[in-house]
Amino acid sequence: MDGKKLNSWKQQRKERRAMLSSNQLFEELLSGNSVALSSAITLIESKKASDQEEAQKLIEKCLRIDNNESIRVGITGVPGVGKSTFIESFGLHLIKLGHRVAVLAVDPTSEKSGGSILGDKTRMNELSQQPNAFIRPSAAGKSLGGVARKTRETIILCEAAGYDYILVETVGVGQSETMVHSMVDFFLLLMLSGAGDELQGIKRGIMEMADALIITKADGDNLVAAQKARIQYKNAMQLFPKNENGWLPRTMITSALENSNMEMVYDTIASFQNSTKINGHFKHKRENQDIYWLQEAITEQLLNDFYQNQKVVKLLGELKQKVLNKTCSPFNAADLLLYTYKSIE
Ligand SMILES: Nc1nc2c(ncn2[C@@H]2O[C@H](COP(=O)(O)OP(=O)(O)OP(=O)(O)O)[C@@H](O)[C@H]2O)c(=O)[nH]1
Ligand SMILES: [Mg+2]
Repeated sequence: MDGKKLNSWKQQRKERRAMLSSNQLFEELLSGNSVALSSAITLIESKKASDQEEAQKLIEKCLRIDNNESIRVGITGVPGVGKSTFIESFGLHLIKLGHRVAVLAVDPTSEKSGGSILGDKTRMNELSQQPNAFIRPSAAGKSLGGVARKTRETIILCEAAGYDYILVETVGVGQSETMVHSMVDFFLLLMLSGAGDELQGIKRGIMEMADALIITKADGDNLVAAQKARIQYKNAMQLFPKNENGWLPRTMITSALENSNMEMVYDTIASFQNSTKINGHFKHKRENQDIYWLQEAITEQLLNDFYQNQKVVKLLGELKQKVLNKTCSPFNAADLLLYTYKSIE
């Protein structure tokens, strides 16, 4: 066999092996194997081109699986509000009801994978030991777009592996809430009693996104304050514009320490699922989210392509100076840059 033939044979063998492993991984995923799920997530997080190719094959297979029965719940709130402890308590409740629970964490502020889950391992101690629970740390990524993509793909993989209740924890800072809100069916905002909204750094916009607001740590000396805070938030939320899906956001109090009101949270989410499935908004929202992420991906890729182009970089440097010297308007400069970019072959 000459060199060329040998290379082509090697290439074919490599492709066959890749195909086999992506197929094998898919089969194992379908059987609910959590080790296969971990490998699949590692594959989509890999930067290697061959891994990425294989990961896309896998994702496309998983996308064809019916996931209408799954529910994706986003959980946000300021650091220390009790998200992880709530997930431990609520997650165990879900397991008791027979659900298979996947917990994902999104923390775009940490570039290193696994940052925030270190503390969570202790906070989700019991849940992490359940055979029907799967806990995965935040995907690492430089850009919010990168983290978003990995998280969305991870959700798809978890659903293919039979996890029907997906909980996505995100820190209540920066743009991470908006990002998670755009990939879940139900958005849960956790709040502390006794601290003003400004103190908690929760913007009105985030409250408007919430399908339910929970006052956490409603136990001991804090119980009465929590009940009072609930009434205040309930009144405040009534003034918000109505949701087009017909859902009226609920306010509740919980204690993860005492495992109180987990049933109520569960029933609330189930009732949301029911009503939005009947009026068609459940499906409509997921479809809108798919289109939103398609557009986001295009925008991100176009921007990267534009700013990485050498001709654009050079011209942009020159034009910035001209704009500062007032010899060119910012709009003309932008026109010129786009014209140059479009004429690049
Ligand atoms: N009394 C009481 N304390 C709680 C409750 N839930 C959480 N805590 C405490 O609040 C602290 C923060 O809880 P976490 O669950 O780590 O909060 P978090 O929102 O996940 O925090 P980050 O991941 O850092 O954003 C811990 O010391 C918990 O023990 C509760 O229901 N009652
Ligand atoms: Mg946490």
